Amino acid sequence: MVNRRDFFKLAAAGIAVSAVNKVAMAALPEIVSAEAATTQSPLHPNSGRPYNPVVTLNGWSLPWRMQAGVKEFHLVAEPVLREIAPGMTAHLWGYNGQSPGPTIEVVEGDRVRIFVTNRLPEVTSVHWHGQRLPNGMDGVSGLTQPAIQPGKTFVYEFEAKRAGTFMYHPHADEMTQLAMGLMGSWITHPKNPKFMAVDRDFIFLLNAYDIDPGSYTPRVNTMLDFNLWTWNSRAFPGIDPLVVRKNDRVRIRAGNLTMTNHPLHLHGHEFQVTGTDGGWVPPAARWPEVTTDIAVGQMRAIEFVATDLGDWAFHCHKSHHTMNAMGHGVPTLLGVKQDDLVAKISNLVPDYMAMGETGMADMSEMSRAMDMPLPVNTLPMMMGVGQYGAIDMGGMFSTLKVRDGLAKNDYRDPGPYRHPKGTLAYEFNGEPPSAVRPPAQAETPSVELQVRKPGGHSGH
Ligand SMILES: [Cu+2]
Repeated sequence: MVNRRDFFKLAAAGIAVSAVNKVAMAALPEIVSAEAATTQSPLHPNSGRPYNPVVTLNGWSLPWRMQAGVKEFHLVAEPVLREIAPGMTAHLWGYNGQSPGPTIEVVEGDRVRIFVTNRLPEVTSVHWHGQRLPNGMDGVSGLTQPAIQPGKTFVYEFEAKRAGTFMYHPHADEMTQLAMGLMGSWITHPKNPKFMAVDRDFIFLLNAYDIDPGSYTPRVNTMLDFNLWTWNSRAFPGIDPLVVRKNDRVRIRAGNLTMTNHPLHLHGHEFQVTGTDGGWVPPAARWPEVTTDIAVGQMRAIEFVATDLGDWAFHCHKSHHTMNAMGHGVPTLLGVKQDDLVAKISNLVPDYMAMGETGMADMSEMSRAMDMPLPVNTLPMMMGVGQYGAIDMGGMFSTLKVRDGLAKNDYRDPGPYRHPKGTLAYEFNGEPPSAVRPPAQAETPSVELQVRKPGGHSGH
């Protein structure tokens, strides 16, 4: 599976090929695992049918070995350490060293064999979400197979029948195992690499965690009130930018394994939804959008041509999903004069600080400028600094960076966009003209609607 040259390439990228006991594991493909949350370069196939590989945001694709015409992968479910953003690391469960696990890329018609080794403290299974396969390969523990016991390895084998975007995740104690981050992406590329070809193809999973400030392990019983909204288990500013060349045709694929929907919103460009759970959308059925909602359990592929240079925000449009832990539960103090209160409260709570009087942006300012103490391993509610100051974001937020003259496979962050003269919003320094009110229309009778509402309440 991994030749010598690939080995050094992988090692340089922070991916480790573990030296397992060759005799005991002779029948199993080697275990390849990643140690860091950096976005890896696309994995170009060195065997099998050709395809245009995807880029996994803050992730990587799993190498395979070809065994008598069958693509063999080895997934290992295990406890992992995942850096959610600089300053915070979570104790999660994942596959092959990271959460989410590596992306699996195959080609329509491929015969695929996946070895799944369970190094978790409890049973698991893997469900290949969205695939057409024999029922006994569907991975629902109890229903279609016995659960995989800790320490055991199961084998799944099927033909990747349909091209499209898929996910994989456990179907055993899902509440716990999804809350802990066990999940990954799966791409089945079309047999014809020219079919719907794009220049840059990105994929990530929408996921969420509830990790108390100052702690490391997610609460696994949380139903809706998560406090960390992530893409591939990363929160802004930990999410890498999506770097593209001007006029590239771009595809972004996302799957939702959280407990709520996420309206993904792209600035500066219109896109079309070209792929859904069931496959590709016929061109005549697509319509232009700037936001598309992704429901729980759904996968979507959007496409556009990156015509406009710049650093374009790309984010979930639920404003609480572009914030990190802390702050969701504090009372609204907009317009509340706190000056005299502070003195009184300070007698009782020495470290009391007034905040929220003019809005919550001062939280972001304070945590940076005053070095406001936060519990260990905790991200401020809003963070990130751009070339013009605080970005005041967290969670599900990143940028689409459109640049001229990038090399074909260059995904490195090009730094902030330099706005050409005359194209940047600016402060007005003159005297604002006095507003002129149009003369009131005399004798316009005001009309009041006399409406009687139907209803059962007497006295209205
Ligand atoms: Cu959201």
